[in-house]
Amino acid sequence: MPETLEKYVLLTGSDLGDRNANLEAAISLINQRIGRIVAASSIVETEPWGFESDTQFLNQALLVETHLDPESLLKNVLEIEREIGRERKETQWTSRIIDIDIVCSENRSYHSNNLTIPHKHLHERSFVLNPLCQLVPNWIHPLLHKNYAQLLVKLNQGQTESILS
Ligand code: PH2
Ligand code: MG
Ligand code: MG
Repeated sequence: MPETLEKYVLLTGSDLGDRNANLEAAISLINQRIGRIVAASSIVETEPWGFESDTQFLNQALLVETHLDPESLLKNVLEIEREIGRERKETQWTSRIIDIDIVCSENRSYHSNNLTIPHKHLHERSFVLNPLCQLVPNWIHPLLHKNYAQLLVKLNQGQTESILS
């Protein structure tokens, strides 16, 4: 049985090669394999977060409707990353041609060894919250019980929420 149609926000990022073309390739493959892209944020240029690099990222948030369950969604995301040319060097964050992260969902929370929805660190990262808030500022974070616009205000004030686990 396919899942009922659910909305997810995916965040694409690229800081290697033709960054705009890489984000465009991701849009096209997500449309083909995952589901209809209902809305896209603007493309934002962001400082690399969490590691040193001379190149800036382009990031974009995509609102996608899909019948895929979370694990199938992840499998397709990883296949699309590989197809665009991502090579995973498993150690640490490094520059990458394409990264596609499953950020959050309208109604679905999920946790397994492979995947956590909402993404564990989304509320700590402005390169995620800024484009996310262009699309779904009123969705509620199911663990923090605040909407994403409120979480962005907190982050900008330097008062990052923490998830108790
Ligand atoms: N992704 C990371 C680590 N750091 N920094 C920016 N600006 N944008 C990203 O997409 C990003 C990052 C891990 O996936
Ligand atoms: Mg990422
Ligand atoms: Mg990733």
